[in-house]
Amino acid sequence: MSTSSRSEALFARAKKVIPGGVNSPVRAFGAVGGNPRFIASADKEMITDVDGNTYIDYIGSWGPMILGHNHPAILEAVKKAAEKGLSFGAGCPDEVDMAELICEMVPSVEMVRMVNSGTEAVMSAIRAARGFTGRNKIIKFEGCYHGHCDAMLVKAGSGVMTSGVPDSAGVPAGCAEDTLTAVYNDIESVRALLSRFPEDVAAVIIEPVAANMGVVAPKEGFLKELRGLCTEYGTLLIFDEVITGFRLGIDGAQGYYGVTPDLTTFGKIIGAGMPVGAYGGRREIMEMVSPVGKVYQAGTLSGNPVAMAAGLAQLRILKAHPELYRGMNEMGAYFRERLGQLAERYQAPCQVNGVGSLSCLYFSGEPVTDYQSAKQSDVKEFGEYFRYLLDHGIYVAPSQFEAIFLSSAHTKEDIDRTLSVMEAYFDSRYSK
Ligand code: KE4
Repeated sequence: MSTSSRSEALFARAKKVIPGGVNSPVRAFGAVGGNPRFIASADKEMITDVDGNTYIDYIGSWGPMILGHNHPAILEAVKKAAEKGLSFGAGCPDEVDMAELICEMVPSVEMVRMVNSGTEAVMSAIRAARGFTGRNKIIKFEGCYHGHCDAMLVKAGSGVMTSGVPDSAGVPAGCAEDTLTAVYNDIESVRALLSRFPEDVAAVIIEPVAANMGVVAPKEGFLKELRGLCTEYGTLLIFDEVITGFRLGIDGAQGYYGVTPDLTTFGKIIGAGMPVGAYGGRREIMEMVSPVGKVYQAGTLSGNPVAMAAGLAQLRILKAHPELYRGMNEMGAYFRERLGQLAERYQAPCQVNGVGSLSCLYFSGEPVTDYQSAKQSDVKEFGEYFRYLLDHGIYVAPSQFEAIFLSSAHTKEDIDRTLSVMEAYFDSRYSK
């Protein structure tokens, strides 16, 4: 049994000076029990905690590490940039290169603004949509997560047709009331809201593959119908590709599914582990953003040279090696197929979902196609499974409602070793 004494000591100290001892809530293991591991180092697909335990890492910093940790070309780029200065508060060549590269790789993006997180990207895209349309309401989907700006920390009101209500303390009702909530994969729920507020909805924002309620793929035709409805009502379509951007393929989910949004938000992979977000899309919308237009948005470290160097290095490798996506997506399919066979063999009450290099094992007997069905999962059982994997050197997200992220650094041996640990867990829990 691995020791976690140093992690426990760090956690005890952290809890005295950081809320919950973590700088982001999910890391506290609240949903799965046990003590969070504090990580000392990472390399390729492996992470090592402060007690010296090593794990196959399926979080990858929640998506950014698509080429694995410590990629030499990315590390080299960061070192070279850092030696020239950490931040200038002025334009630098790499941010122009980054903007040009994103516009080249994602055809729907004619103009893009760099920010420092996915939350900032979403917050700014929503403001641009409202400024461009002159409308206030936003439609989001139950179970989709778009960062923690007030307008997105909202749940459906008493009746789905009514204004949103805050889903967090500290969010004023006034911030929530213009956010409406639809049901993922249910185009009629969107049509009902748009026909109820035909000239009030500035934008619909969606995760084109929902990866914050586990992993839920869009039903056949759903995104295309959503595109048609938005066009019909003069409502902008925002794809939140903070996770799927440059993950499902070089042009993200919009390329994978062939649906063109009006605005896209990015994060994670475009920073390669450094704090970066971005939002972009149709030129006429983006030219609403200051200093050109009247939509204000700013940021001290936006376009930071070190972060740009990291993100550029990663995107350039992905662009030059599209075969990496084929490998990751095939690995994802192999993993899900074998895991599905295991669940079948043990008659385990599990669902295996996924798209490309994003997967999720739900502890539920029913298919998961939206938030309500995802919520049926047995989170207690997930906690048992999570702790078993952790004790056997497999580090998945400490929540039933997150994705398993593969990178190009994961090998078939890693997958087979992970599947054998999962099989041992199923055997211990579901053997007749
Ligand atoms: P950040 O502000 O955390 O960079 O991005 C917010 C965000 C926006 N949109 C989508 C689709 C996202 O998944 C996220 C953040 N993702 C979570 C993981 N599911 C971040 C992990 C965390 O909060 O610790």
